[in-house]
Amino acid sequence: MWRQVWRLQATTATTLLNNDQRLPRPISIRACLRACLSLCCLSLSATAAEQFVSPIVLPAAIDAFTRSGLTTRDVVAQTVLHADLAGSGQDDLLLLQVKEDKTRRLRLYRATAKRYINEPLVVRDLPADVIFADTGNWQGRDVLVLFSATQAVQYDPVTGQGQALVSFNSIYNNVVDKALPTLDVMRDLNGDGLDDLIIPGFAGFSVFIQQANGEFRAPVMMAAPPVMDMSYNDHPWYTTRKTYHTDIDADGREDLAFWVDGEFRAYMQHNDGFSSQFVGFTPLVEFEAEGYEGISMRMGGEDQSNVLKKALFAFNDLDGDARPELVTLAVKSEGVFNKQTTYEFYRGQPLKQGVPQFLTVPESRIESKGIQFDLLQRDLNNDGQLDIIVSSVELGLGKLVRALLTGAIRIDLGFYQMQDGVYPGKPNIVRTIEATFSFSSGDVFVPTVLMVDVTGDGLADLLLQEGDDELHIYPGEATDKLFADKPVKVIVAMPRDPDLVQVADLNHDGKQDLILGLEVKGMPDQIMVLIKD
Ligand SMILES: [Ca+2]
Ligand SMILES: [Ca+2]
Ligand SMILES: [Ca+2]
Ligand SMILES: [Ca+2]
Repeated sequence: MWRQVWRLQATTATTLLNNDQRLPRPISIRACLRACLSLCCLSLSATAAEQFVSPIVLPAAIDAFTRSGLTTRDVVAQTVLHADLAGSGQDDLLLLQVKEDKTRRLRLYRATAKRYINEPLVVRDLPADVIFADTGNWQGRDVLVLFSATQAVQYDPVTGQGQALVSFNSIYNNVVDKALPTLDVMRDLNGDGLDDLIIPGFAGFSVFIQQANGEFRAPVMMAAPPVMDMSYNDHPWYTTRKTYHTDIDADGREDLAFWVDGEFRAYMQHNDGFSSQFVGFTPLVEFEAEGYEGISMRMGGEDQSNVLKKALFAFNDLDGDARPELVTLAVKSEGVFNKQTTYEFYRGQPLKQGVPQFLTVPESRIESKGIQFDLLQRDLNNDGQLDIIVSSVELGLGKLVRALLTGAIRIDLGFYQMQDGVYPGKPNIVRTIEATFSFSSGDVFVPTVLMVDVTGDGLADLLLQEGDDELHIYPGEATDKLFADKPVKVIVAMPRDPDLVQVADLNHDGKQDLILGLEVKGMPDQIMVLIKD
């Protein structure tokens, strides 16, 4: 009897942990215990349901996901999009593929009961002039939109029919042989729940506002041309200007702003869309570049023995008082291996003559050893104030030599929780991850780090990849520590590149799900979908 029960538990544990059924894995005693507990819960709930009629819904285990594997072959580039094209409450997966023979194909996978079968509902050849794609809400439903150099076309993969939405001139003016990317150009810009279009052109952005009947209004032109630079051999390259989307004039409507030629150009939102004239202003806080790219452009080729450069990093409301803050990034260099980075936060003040003001002394500063190379804003504990997550690596000759010898670099993730509008001088918690690289094989491995709500309780959970086949979930907590100390482990093959991981609530239940792109040498590529139970 005991043996029978044990076997039952072990089978359940295998199913719980390894729904893809590709690789049998050892079963931990903890997993068996958990399976045993969930079995007990199941039988309890059945009894309760019989007795009291109304069923008791028990929360799913943190590591419980419904898994689907989709195999893809002979693909040189692939973009995975998702949209609820059928209006069923669960997103379809749309694989836009560039094949080795340069053909471009779309595969649509539709789910039943949280599971996608490894057989597309439709496969279509894509028009030859498609440069990139996006999804959005149009006429009250999810749609796929394909972009050529001059047109946005709503495309229905099931019928194969297209309908032109708008015409424009874009800096994306040619098909790239080995890429068919997605760009987030279709989104709600004026806060009315209808997705609009913002297309970067050589003169600036064209903004098309969607109306209730699905038609787009004539575009407003925003004078923010792309940044151009000359690279090696005088090749020009262009990069679009960063868009700041925040309420600038304190009327409760979000405006659009760009940093151009040493000033902000703000296009305010009115009753019927955006103004075609910008309001220009220059804050008293000084900086000389924009973003990481701006700083590296300024620093490139310069003597780095004693340099201090400051760049605009962000312009949005962090503390939830409806006034945007300014965030700057300063890089101080005293030699190649001696660099210090500092983020400074200047709090937004009441408007003067319709123009935002800022304290000239930063309210908070985030400074850590070495180079801080990434800053994320996320409201981790759902209190209306944006918390900050900073990635940093320590530099220095010794550290670098050790990294070269061991093939590993330690990356510190510092979590700074905003309290009463201020970030602490020291991070609330620090977690360390390790990126590895091999000179002989050229193999680089960067673990995935995500801060997303997979449990659906409104608190962000921390997801850290461990090696090639484990994902550790630290559930979010409404405390100073932000996350539980101990992780819940999920056994799943993980990509070696964080860019191959996407987060989306595919079945619209408030719990974030995962889409993983798996590339294993000698095996066909796979898209692994994990829908949180
Ligand atoms: Ca809109
Ligand atoms: Ca406004
Ligand atoms: Ca603010
Ligand atoms: Ca979900």
